[in-house]
Amino acid sequence: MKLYSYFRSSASYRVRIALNLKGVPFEYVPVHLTRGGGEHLAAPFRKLNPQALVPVLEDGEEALAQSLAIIEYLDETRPQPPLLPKAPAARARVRALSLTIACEIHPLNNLKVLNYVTNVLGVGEDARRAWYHYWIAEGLRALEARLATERETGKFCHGDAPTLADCCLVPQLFNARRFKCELSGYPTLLAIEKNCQALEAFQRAAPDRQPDFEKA
Ligand SMILES: N[C@@H](CCC(=O)N[C@@H](CS)C(=O)NCC(=O)O)C(=O)O
Repeated sequence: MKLYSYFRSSASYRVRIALNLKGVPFEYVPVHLTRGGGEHLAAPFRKLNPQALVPVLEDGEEALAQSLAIIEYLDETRPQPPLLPKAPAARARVRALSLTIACEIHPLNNLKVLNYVTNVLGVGEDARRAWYHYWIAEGLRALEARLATERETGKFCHGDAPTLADCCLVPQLFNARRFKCELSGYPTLLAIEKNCQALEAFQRAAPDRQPDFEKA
């Protein structure tokens, strides 16, 4: 298996966690998102993923895009340990928590969106930071409200074992810290993150453990 990844891409980070949780060895193929204008925008990578986004997971003949689709593929092809619960309502809850991050927070703060806001709309540095912080806070507040009150929450987002939702949460919190967002208002998220970070699968997936890691 080959994972096309960038060390601080949170969507790639999600898949790295899932691969580690499943115990699947993989070859790490770095794709630099800024060097030379972005290796992901060049023709060879676009051929692999016309959306020009990491991650891409190659499994034999298959080249899979979209981190959540990749993780569900891994869960279907390598069922242990499961990253989605069996019961339909529980599966829907885990997917909803994951999509709150992957569809409602992350896309608004992705590199191409921030570049558009800056380069095309001419938004200055302060407004760009405000935009980032606003969408992070809006999403994390909703997650905190759910996770702090719902009985299904355990040591992890859903029960006492990591799921797809934890694969999304930890990278999003990493990203928020990188952009200096205030996180003290989310004690439940931070407690779950701590439980995740105690696991080797999460530790090995961290940006600073990747071969293409660069100090900021
Ligand atoms: N929904 C996609 C998002 C993928 C994505 O946005 N990847 C980012 C890095 S986290 C990327 O490649 N950005 C390049 C760009 O914005 O130009 C997924 O979950 O895989």
